[in-house]
Amino acid sequence: MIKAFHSSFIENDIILGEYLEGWRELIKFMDALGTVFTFISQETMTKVNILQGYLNGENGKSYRTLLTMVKFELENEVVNFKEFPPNRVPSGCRTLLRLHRALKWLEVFLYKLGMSEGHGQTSEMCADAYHKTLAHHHSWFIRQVAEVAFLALPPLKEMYTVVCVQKHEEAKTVLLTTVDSIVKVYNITQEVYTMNGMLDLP
Ligand code: 1PW
Repeated sequence: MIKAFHSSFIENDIILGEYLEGWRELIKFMDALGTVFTFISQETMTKVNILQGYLNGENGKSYRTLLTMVKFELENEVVNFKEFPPNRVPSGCRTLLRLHRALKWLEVFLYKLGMSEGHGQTSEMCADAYHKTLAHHHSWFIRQVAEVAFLALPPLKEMYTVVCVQKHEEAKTVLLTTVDSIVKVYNITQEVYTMNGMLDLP
């Protein structure tokens, strides 16, 4: 995941293939956290698959990077600024916006894990990160589902095993390096979406 997110940015652009690879790795991590995360991981996978479908499709070349995707979808008027299109695959811009918002949650959560000095409750850190970020974009129902999943998060030590480290110092380095890459990816995307008035796509 670190490698993929780290290789996904070039100057002011994002390479979509690498970005999606980063998400797929994160989904593997979520799957390792148990069945309560299934709903969250499946929903995330649906978004990744929509974008991968565009990337593998007939206009795949236009979906190579964030900037080419935005340009292509604007020129072809398929972004859908006003309504969520029924009976059609949602646009790449709309789909990536959902992942982009979720990335902020991940960034804040991993930062908290990294700075925890080996103490504290993972479920609290995760819920706190969620309330500060993604929860603002979710319905009441989704928020309840998410809250239940957080309660099932394993304790810190077990989580370290999932990310293949043993000591807190090691975990801190791995986590904060990841946060660093995620911040870069997030900021580039945020800038592109802000410039194009796309932060509220339905
Ligand atoms: C261990 C921590 C991992 C953090 C990973 C972040 C993944 C975030 C996925 C949250 C999914 C919650 C359930 C789904 C909600 C959808 O309604 C929502 N999708 C997302 C990705 O936020 C909005 O998509 P929609 O309904 O507008 O198509």
